[in-house]
Amino acid sequence: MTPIGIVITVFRGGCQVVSEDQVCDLKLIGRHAQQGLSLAVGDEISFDPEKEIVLERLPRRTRLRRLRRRSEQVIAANMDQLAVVASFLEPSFRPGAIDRFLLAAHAGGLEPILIVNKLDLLKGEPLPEEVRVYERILPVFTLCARTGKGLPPLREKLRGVRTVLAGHSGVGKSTLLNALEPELRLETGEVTSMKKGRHTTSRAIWIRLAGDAVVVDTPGLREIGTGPVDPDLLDEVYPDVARFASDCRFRDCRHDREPECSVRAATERGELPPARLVSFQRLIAEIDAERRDSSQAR
Ligand SMILES: Nc1nc2c(ncn2[C@@H]2O[C@H](COP(=O)(O)OP(=O)(O)OP(=O)(O)O)[C@@H](O)[C@H]2O)c(=O)[nH]1
Ligand SMILES: [Mg+2]
Ligand SMILES: [Zn+2]
Repeated sequence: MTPIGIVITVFRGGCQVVSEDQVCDLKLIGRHAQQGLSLAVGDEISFDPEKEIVLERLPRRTRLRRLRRRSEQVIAANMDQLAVVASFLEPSFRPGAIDRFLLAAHAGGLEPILIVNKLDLLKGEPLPEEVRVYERILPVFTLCARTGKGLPPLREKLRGVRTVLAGHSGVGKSTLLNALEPELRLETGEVTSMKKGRHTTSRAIWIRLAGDAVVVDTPGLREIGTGPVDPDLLDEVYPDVARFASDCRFRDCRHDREPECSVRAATERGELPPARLVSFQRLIAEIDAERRDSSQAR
C-alpha cells in the first residue's frame, strides 16, 4: 500500500513529512515540479518511500488561505481550529483585522478561537469593551505569554485537536508556544525590529504539544484578504449583527441608508456597538470588490 504522510514543512522543490512517527524529506518531480504543486503544512500526501518523491496530494478537509487579487496561498491545511492571536497593546488590538481572520476561518471550514495576549500591559485595567464584544461570539482566551497567566484554559482547548495560530507580527505567537512548551525554544523577536517590517518566524511550522495537541506557528500576516467569498458567511463572523438583521425590511439590507433597518435601530438603542456595524460594512464592501474583480477576470 502507498504510504501517506503529513506535511510538516514546505521548502523549495519539496517538503518534509511525518509518516508513522518517521520524518523524511521528499522531492517534487515531473509534472508536480513543472506545475509547482502547491503544498501547505498539514497537507496529506501519498509518497514513494524508495524514490523519496511526492505522488499525490489528498483532498483538503479545511484550509486557511490568504486570498488577494486572484492569488491564493494556503497557509495551513486540514487544521481543526484557527486561533486568531492578537494583543491588547504593542501592537494595538485591531478588530477589523480580527474580523478578517474570522472570515477566513469560516470560509475555510475552521473553528475559530481568539487569543488576546500581553494582559500585563493592561496594568490591571478592566478588559476593553472592544475585546469583550468577542466574548459573546466565540471562545476568547485573555492571557500573558510572558508570565503564563491564563494559559491553563487554552491548553485544554488545544488538547486532541490541530490548531493553526495566525495574527499580526509581534503579537506573541511564538512566545505563547514557548510558554506552553518551554523545550521548544522558538525564536521570538523585538517589536521594534518588526516595525521595520521584519518577521521573526519566517515559515509555517508543525509542532506537537503534550496532550495530543498539534499547533502550527505561522509568520505574522499583515493582510489576509477576504477573497470573493459568499457574503452570507458574514452572518457567522457577525452573529451579533445578524441577530437584528432578520428584522430589517429588506432581506439583503446592508444596514446603510435603507429604510426600516433594525441593525441601525439597534445601534441607536445602544444594543449593538456602532464599531461592529462599521466593521461589517467595510468587510462587505471588500467582498463586493473582490467578487466584481473575479467576475471580470472570467
Ligand atoms: N509585555 C509582553 N510582551 C510579550 C508577551 N508575549 C510576547 N511578548 C513580546 O512580544 C514580542 C514579539 O513576540 P513574538 O513571540 O516573537 O511574536 P510573533 O507573533 O511570533 O511574531 P512573528 O513571528 O513576527 O509573527 C517579543 O518581544 C516578546 O517578548 C506578553 O505576554 N507581554
Ligand atoms: Mg513568531
Ligand atoms: Zn438593515
